[in-house]
Amino acid sequence: MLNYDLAQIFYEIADFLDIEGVAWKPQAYRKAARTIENLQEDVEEIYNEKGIKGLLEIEGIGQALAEKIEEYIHTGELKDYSKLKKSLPKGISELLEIGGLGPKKVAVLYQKLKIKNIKELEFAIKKNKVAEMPGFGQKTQENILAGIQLHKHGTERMLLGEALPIARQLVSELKKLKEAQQIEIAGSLRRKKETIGDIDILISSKNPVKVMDKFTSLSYVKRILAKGPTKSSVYLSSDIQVDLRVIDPKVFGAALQYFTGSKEHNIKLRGIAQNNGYKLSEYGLFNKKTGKLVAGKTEEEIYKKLGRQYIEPELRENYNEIELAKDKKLPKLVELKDIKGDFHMHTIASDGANTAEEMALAAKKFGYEYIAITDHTKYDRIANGLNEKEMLEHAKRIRDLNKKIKGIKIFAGAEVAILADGSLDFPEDVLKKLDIVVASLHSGFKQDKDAATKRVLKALDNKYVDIFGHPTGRIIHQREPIKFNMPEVLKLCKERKVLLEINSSPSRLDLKDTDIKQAIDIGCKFVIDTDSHAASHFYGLEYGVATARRGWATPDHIVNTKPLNQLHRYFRKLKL
Ligand code: DGT
Ligand code: CA
Ligand code: CA
Ligand code: ZN
Repeated sequence: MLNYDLAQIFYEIADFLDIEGVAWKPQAYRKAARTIENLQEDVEEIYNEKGIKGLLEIEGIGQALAEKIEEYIHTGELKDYSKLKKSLPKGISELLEIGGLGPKKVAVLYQKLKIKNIKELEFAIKKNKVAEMPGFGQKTQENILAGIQLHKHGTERMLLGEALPIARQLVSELKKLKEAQQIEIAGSLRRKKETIGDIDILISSKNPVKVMDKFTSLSYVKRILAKGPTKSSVYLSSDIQVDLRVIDPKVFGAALQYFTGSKEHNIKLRGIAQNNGYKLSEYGLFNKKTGKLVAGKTEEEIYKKLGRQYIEPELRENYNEIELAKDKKLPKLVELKDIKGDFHMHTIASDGANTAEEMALAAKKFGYEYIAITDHTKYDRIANGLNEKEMLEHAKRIRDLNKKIKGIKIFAGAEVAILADGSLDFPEDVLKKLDIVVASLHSGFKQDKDAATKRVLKALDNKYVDIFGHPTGRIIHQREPIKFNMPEVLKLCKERKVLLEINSSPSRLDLKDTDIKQAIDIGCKFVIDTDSHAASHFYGLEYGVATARRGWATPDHIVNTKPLNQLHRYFRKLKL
């Protein structure tokens, strides 16, 4: 590990010196970085055994560099490095991360055009200044611009709902290979985190070369970052990184366990293995004394050998799942197939793309037993919200659909806007004529915490509210959650039996996993809704279910796992 960190620092020093226009020294640093990176032994161990003398024996390390390594081993930092870093503008490191921009080019941009960050670089490109620099030209300028675009994408994590379909497509392509035995998605995507850094895929095979050739030649692959017999990394056409690892079938379970993470879960589990006389790694679970492999083919046998019940990937975040697994006390998580209906969707009456009838038919085909149609109310003008009269007429038409469409129950509801002061967009005598009322925040997201808390408490205290829709209003990468006092609001929901929505829309996932867990501890109940604005949106349900699972929810916590004939227990006005 120290080798890796040191090499990175030396590379960076070399880049910085280049940018400052220093001669010769950068090459020395780069050479040393490369040597250290490829070193078989740990520099720290070499130093501990033989001191500075040992370091001097490494090729390319002279007295000055050896002393730097010594300083780093002793203090964990390098004074010269920090000084150098401080002497250059912060944005310079960012410039170095852009594909097509090495230190020599950054040096020119910085010294001649005074460009200190990506923003200034974009501006200079717009004015065609970069192309005019010696050694640059039009083509280079275009490449740099493409590199900036890629860098921007790369720094933003993908949504679960974007990454999962892509990963599944890759898996189905790779499944066609007869050399591939088992294929699994690993990493944060297998744990179903709301956002994904990169996609990790594992394949067990006895012919890794064949598998890697196929993988790197898939039509989606835009750029190969690294290709080796056990690990390859590529960028897909949409600037998404995928890591593929090929594993010996005998220890596929151990690799899957390791590369699923989370890192924190793994560290804890490895410690437990240690304390029980084992050694756990991506290569298997070994007896520490004899070195013999004792488990590795499946994840199940590894957890079992460590005295644990199997732990679902969504729970592997080092909360206290490893402790609970010892006493077989992990919850039995809700599954997609448990969900029987959906209480939040829109039609062309407000901002949806399909009619109520089309939504109902699609819902039936999707496998739902019941749905509620919940169009927007008049305050939400951009969403074409309905006024009281229009809503009641709409409700009647929706109820009439039940005569026409059999095999699914269709309820008439509304998604009623919560106004800034906590009052609702419709008066009580209208609300009570609807089967289901979802109350949602669609405005005033910048309110301070006190005002927001008061507003939400007032709205949910209304006896006609059944469901608190997408409670925090957050949009991932776009809008922060509204800041109300979460525990206080959750307590009120429990008392007044207001159901909390787990909104499945990939950019919402609201409530989020950790809030769900907190709400469960308080004693709340939930519904998992799709908030579909088109008949094709029901498929998103699985993202809501995944989020519920990450929040430790069981079927019993989720009201739409209940059959139609039990719903009246959870809703005040529901007529079956
Ligand atoms: P991401 O890609 O940022 O959304 O998150 P992950 O969890 O997919 O992380 P990634 O892709 O860097 O690595 C995949 C898994 O490999 C990770 O969940 C756990 C394992 N892993 C990676 N680095 C380490 C490490 O240094 N120690 C341990 N114990 N596990 C690691
Ligand atoms: Ca990953
Ligand atoms: Ca990865
Ligand atoms: Zn809404």
